[in-house]
Amino acid sequence: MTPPLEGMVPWPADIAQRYRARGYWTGETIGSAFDRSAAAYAERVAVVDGDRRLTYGHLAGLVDRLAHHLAQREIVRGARVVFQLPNVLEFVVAYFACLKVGAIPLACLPAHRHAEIGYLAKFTEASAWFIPSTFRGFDYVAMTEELRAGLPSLREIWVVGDRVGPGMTRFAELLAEPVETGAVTMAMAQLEPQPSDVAVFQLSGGTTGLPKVIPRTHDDYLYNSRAFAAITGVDAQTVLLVTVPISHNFPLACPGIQGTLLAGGRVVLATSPDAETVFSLVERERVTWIPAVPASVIGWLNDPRIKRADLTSLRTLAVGGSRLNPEPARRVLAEMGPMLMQVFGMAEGLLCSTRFDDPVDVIVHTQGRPASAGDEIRIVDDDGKDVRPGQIGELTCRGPYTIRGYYRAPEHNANAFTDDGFYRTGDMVRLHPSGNLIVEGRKKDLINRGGEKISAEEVENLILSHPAVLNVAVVAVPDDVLGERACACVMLRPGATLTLTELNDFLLREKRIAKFKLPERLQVRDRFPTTAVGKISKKDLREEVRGLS
Ligand code: OOB
Repeated sequence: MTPPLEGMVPWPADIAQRYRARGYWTGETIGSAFDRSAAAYAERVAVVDGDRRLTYGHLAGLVDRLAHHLAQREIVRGARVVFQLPNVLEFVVAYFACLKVGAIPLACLPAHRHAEIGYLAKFTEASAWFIPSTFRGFDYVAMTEELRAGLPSLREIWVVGDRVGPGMTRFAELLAEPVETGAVTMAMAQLEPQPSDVAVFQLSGGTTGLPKVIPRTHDDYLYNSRAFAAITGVDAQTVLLVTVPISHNFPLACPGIQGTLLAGGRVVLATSPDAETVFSLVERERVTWIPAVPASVIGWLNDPRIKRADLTSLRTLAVGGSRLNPEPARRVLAEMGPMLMQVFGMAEGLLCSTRFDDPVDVIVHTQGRPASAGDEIRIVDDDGKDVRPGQIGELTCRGPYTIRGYYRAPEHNANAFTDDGFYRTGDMVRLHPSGNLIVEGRKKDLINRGGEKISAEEVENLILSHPAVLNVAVVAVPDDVLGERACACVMLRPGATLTLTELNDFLLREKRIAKFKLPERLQVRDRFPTTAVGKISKKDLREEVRGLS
């Protein structure tokens, strides 16, 4: 046995043994599972991206070629690689190539900017970074050039697109270059990744000032996608449409791209969830399975083209990431067909979903039940005691695909996990008589903007550094489509003024954070409601802000 990556919290040995004995963990790496699937389905189409269609055989060839290049450049077992690609097939090639050599993709978003990447690349000591040249008008080459001086571990920057900066490599050129297989194959064999190794670093929605890194192992992440594929009907006939950012856990592995490609199905990629793109791809590719956030689904339901679109191929519309209200849930069933599945999941692990044979009311009103018989959940009160069935409490969970700790975060882990290894989700839930869960709210201090999570504390810390600001609290305000948007409540220094535009200019230009984190409302106040101990009472503040809206 090789030691785990420093900073990673492994499962206790007896529990790991139990997960193996029960067959949850198969002792295989994701790379070798991918190879088996690629060999079995070599002639079938694996990935579609616009006009580009790759068979499994072709995809596996590109993955191998890139894997060799990675190994040649010593991006090998345990190396960390920042992934910032949009939904393009190069992502899929790069993802499986990294997993094959044991390099760990860090699942960043194209929306991340200097603040997020600068911190995460440094924190994980990333040695490589995949970027597009430009995407949605943003110049990633320029950002990389600026940040690299502060990232001593960073050795390689690979660019999808034509324009590169000094010392960067075009992805297309890399794939065109021949590889010296002999020596590299030997080196790769010696550093072969192990099933208990970290496969992927996901990112936590985060409730703290800085994002947390979630280590998912080959054993657990493979089980994650297989277990979820089994209950959500993903198989060789599946045509999965990905319109949400590809590196999110949901489209990547729940069962997502990973689950679909391991089952012999086909993955169709699109960079936008707008109705026109989605409807035309569903028709053209006869899409059967779509992971989506409620905000996208509401957009599709409200688009007049839905009446003309041929959606008869669709079997599963899996909706999760934020709360889907009963009204749009019923509309999906009435206007799109009996394909709705609610998914309540988290990058830390636990996946819940409604099942195909749940009664309609249960599909409309609940967020499902755990995917695996190995999942253990407890709904607890503030003292950690189980609430009575049907009462609201905090969901805590552990199991064969739920992490035991964030990466390099011992202090945070002491609070985020119980002594017996249950993850405190921060979600307030209630058990429905059907055995499914209903997500009633949450305890954690974040804003869920259409599935994108914004840590209130992270944004508050940045706003506090604005010269006009004396104190700040960021709270969620309800929104019909996105579910929630962020409102910054500020107290200003005497004589100072501040508008939302000025504040957001400051956050974008000086703090350089991802745009989706910008507050969409600003409220200037002269006092905050406080708790008995004198802290800002977010609960009361939220109610006051809602009352005014
Ligand atoms: C998914 O993962 P994350 O890590 O971006 O966010 C997890 C959090 C949950 O703890 C919960 O607060 C919220 O997102 N959430 C939901 C929900 N699904 C997620 N809240 C209410 N209703 C739902 N259906 O969001 C994620 C990961 C895998 C699959 C699906 C979603």
